[in-house]
Amino acid sequence: MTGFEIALETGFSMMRAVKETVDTLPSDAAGESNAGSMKIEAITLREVQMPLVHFFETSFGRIYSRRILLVTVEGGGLRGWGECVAGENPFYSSEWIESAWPTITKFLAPMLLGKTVSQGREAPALLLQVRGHRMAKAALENALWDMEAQEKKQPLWKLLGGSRTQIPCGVSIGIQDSHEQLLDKIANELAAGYRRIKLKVKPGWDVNVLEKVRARWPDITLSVDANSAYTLDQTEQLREFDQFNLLMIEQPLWNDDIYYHARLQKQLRTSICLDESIEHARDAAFAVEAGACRIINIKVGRVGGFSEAKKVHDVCQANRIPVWCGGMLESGIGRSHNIALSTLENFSLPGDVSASKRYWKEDIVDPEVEVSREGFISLRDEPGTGYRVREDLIEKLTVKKEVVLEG
Ligand code: OSB
Ligand code: MG
Repeated sequence: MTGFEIALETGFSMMRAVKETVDTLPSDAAGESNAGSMKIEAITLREVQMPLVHFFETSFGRIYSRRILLVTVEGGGLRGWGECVAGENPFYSSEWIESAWPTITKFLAPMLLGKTVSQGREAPALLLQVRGHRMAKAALENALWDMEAQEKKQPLWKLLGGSRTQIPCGVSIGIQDSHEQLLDKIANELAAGYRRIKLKVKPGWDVNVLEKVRARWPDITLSVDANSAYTLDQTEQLREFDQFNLLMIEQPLWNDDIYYHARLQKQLRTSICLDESIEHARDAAFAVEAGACRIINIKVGRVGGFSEAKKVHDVCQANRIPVWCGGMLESGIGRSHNIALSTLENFSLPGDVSASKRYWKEDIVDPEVEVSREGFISLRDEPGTGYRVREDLIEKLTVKKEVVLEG
């Protein structure tokens, strides 16, 4: 691209950004035209490595330790933090830490640097030219929302439009080495107060496991997540799940499918919940219209950031489809963002948002995320996320760092 073409592009996307902002600005805020604009001066990427307290196994494999990509966006004396939830491998989604890193440094960060932004919700228009890479985009957009909340001295959850002052928590329990180990884990989580148990399942670790769990706990709120481990040929096997009174079965079929989930839902009494297949609000609208699910899991990284997550939430709310907040084994930074998002009204089911200590010996935020004996996280009233980022500890855990500046 020539300098002229870049200038044209930039002008074009700025115009689009401004239009969206004006269209959606609440009337009481519309007057403060230039209040709190932040010129974006630097974007820093860090990889931190954090061992998990206990391994986590899904139908696509087991991990013992996380490689986490953290970003900061700086400008106007503020520093916003974001977490890219892309995994160590491209198994849950096509994005992974080593695809997200250069996508941010080479393309996404340059689209923000030098721009003057006053709100997190301006990010999607600025990043529109890049297709996909939603987790990479979300890390940046969410950092901007964090900055905006700090700048306005408002809690992030209020800025997002949340109303819940505490959020109900569930846990996602991976595949274990033995049934006994699984039953012990469930017993511990129930004793800790969690309000919904979700079990990872795959062929060979499903009906046999559910029989034992239901024999011991006939009445707990229980769901399963297959992470696409089944096909439509296995409908009869999936119908066996109906006997266990599950709250839902999450993503039984292909990660990119909606249509065949609609066919399957007609064959099942158990509600289907979609996770992997919902990448934006239009997917949610299609899934609801097609009857592919009765519940949707919202992961802010999977859908590309807070703006799109709010849109998915709104589409579901308008159609009376309850949602809950998914997790991606986040550090305290991503976790604090999930907590803020979960305060929106239609997050009526317990999410996979649980305490720091289930994952980490020491988390990178202070205080750590804690869950009450009744299984709730209380929202904090401090400006921003309410969780201070422990930059000293992050520095120690960092194995790679890159700063991107304008030009
Ligand atoms: O499908 O929800 C999923 C973790 C990695 C990839 C996919 C998923 C998960 C989880 C983790 O279930 C939930 C958590 O963060 O506790
Ligand atoms: Mg899932």
